[in-house]
Amino acid sequence: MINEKLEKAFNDQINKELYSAYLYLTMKAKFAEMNLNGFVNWFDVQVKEEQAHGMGMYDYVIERGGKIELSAIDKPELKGSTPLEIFEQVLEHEEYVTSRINALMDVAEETKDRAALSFLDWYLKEQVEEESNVGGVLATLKLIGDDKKALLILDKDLAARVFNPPVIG
Ligand code: OFO
Repeated sequence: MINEKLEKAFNDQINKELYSAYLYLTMKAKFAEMNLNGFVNWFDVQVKEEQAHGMGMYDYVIERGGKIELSAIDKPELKGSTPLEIFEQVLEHEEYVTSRINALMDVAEETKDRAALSFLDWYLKEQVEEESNVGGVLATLKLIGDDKKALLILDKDLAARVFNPPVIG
């Protein structure tokens, strides 16, 4: 059985993961407006990953005999409109999510829930991967600057990303 404090922390994180999907859906639409379909694909995969992250925790809380308490998802706000500005926001957001996963692990540690800690290890590794992927795209966008041809090459690269349903835990 999961401790109440940890159950609440998991429910909060489920909200954050689903908010991430919402944020990336907003960004996907922004790239569709720009006709950058490779970026659209990249965000499409990102949305599915976030939904899988949220559902992984959702299933875990139930598996541990906990209660799911869903709360309202905030309206996402874009801080910029260019590909570079959008990716700066993605990186900032992923760094925030990493800090929330760390905080969730702190609660698991505090409540001496080793099973939850071991489950959350997957999320920690996933955050390292996410920050690195996003950081890579951001670095390329910085190099590209105003070069439209180079932007189209990156767009083509991002069209190759595929969604592989993650095996969580
Ligand atoms: Fe769920 O990893 Fe991004 O937010």
